Amino acid sequence: MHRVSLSRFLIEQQRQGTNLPPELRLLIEVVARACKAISYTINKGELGGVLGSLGQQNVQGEVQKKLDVIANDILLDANEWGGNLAALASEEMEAIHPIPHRYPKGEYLLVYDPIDGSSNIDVNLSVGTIFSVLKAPEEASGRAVTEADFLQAGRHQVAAGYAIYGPQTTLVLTFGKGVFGFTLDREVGSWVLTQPKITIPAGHHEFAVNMSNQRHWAPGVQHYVADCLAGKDGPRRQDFNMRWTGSMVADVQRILTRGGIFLYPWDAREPDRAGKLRLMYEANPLGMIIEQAGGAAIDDTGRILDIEPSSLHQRVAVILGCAAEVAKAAEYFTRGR
Ligand code: AHM
Ligand code: MG
Repeated sequence: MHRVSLSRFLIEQQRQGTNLPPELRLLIEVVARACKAISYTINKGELGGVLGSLGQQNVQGEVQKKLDVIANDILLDANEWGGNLAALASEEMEAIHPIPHRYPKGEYLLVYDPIDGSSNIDVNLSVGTIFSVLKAPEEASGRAVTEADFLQAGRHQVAAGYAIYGPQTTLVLTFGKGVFGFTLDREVGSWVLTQPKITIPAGHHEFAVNMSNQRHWAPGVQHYVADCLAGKDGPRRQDFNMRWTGSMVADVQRILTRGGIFLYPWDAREPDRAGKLRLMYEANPLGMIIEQAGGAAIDDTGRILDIEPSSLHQRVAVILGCAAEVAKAAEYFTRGR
């Protein structure tokens, strides 16, 4: 089999004149290398003493798992010295992390969720790392980077990706010219291109939603899901299957592989119409990947990538997947409001 490594793939993309400057290419390689280290760490499980909680909370008020902190540090250590970044931000850090003065400062901003689906770590189910790359505003080059520099709508992302640590470890990447999938060859320690062009298959009737929140949803979401559950006897005239992994990366990976829709809607316990998921390091990067694969990503009113962020850890409702099914769900939301 002709094998193309991540490094070779990125260099060839650059030669073909794709929108991939050398600094961005190097940055993606560094993030991918860090994901490899996270994968090996997760794999050790109990033997590496990495399971369980730390007995402290992060900025979101969520209990931090040991691996949340370990993965956060792996990404920080890997990225801060390379010279391609102006600053980093993460789900696990309240404030942004400007590049220390001892290292050269680059032009990019990296935002990440080190371990998405943390509640799955200890039960040996898939978790992932999600990342988003933005350009620092030009006028920030002569001064310290601020949180406001990060607050750019998702359509300005120059790259996004995720690694999923499941039965296989895979890396899914976009820099705005399609979506590419790589599989980690553990014996060689190399990411190998295994999916050169990922597009969401149409026509698969499968939805992902946490049904235990049903009573808190807005009427439009209630109606949409009720009609999916009604199956062939309902107005949709077809049966739907349901899956919920508890790891958004795993649900997105399934949608990229066999289609369907994912919903984490706003619910009545959130007064400001926010959902659970975070805009900057969950909804935006996964939204960009889904759109690049031919799908759609909305909150309950419009395109996620057009939301102007108001804070680093902002939460949003997320509905994404096959474009036709997302459009169908949006009709229910408009009617039900
Ligand atoms: P996390 O980044 O703290 O793990 O939270 C995000 C995760 C998503 O991966 C997943 O879709 C959702 O939270 C699961 O939520 P729930 O606990 O409602 O099943
Ligand atoms: Mg997390």
